[in-house]
Amino acid sequence: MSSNQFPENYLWYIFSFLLVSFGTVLFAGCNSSDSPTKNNTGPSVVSGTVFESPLEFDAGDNPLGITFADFNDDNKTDYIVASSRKQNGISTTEDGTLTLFQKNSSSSSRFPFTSSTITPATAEWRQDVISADFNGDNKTDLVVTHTGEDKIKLLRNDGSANFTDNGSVTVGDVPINLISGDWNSDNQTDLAVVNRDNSSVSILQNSSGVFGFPNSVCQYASNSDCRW
Ligand SMILES: [Ca+2]
Ligand SMILES: [Ca+2]
Ligand SMILES: [Ca+2]
Repeated sequence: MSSNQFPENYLWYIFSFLLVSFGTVLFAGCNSSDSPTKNNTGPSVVSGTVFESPLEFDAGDNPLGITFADFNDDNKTDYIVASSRKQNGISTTEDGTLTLFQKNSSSSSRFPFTSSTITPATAEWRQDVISADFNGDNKTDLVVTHTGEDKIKLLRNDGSANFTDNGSVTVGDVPINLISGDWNSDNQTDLAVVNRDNSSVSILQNSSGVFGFPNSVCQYASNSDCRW
């Protein structure tokens, strides 16, 4: 071997160094901090959004509907959960329980809510619940589906989270979901109801808490149904 010839073992050292360095970079790139872990009690990262670990509250049997608003006018946002059915083994009966989770800032909890069952707690199949001031008195009311009777019902709020039954309107077959919005631009919140078993949606026009179908005369009293 001449003196100016590069030693073969030097080439092998350089090749080994490059191989180890590349492997280190590759491993570091795969060792991402957003890998899911089981039994994670701290914040978790999902697609760039951080969620703290949840707190769970008892919300009755088969809770399905949820809505939020300041129901008792204390400038703190509460929420209400509707339970649809009571479970008894494999059979169920209509429930209708509404559970109020009232914001209680005196608690040191991350989510300081105290829960209570609110009236009217009539046994009826309440699949969904939605909140808005439907009668224009600046107090947030509720509308629930009375699914087993093919109706929706307005529960009027007195401003202290006390609700009274303000009558029903018949809609389609098995109403299961509600949304609200002012679709005719008269500054009164209207309703749309999805009716599962006749594959339809009912649009109800609001007139100061009286719901009717457009171009028909309707009363909100419980013994007066409105139809197309
Ligand atoms: Ca409140
Ligand atoms: Ca109201
Ligand atoms: Ca409207």
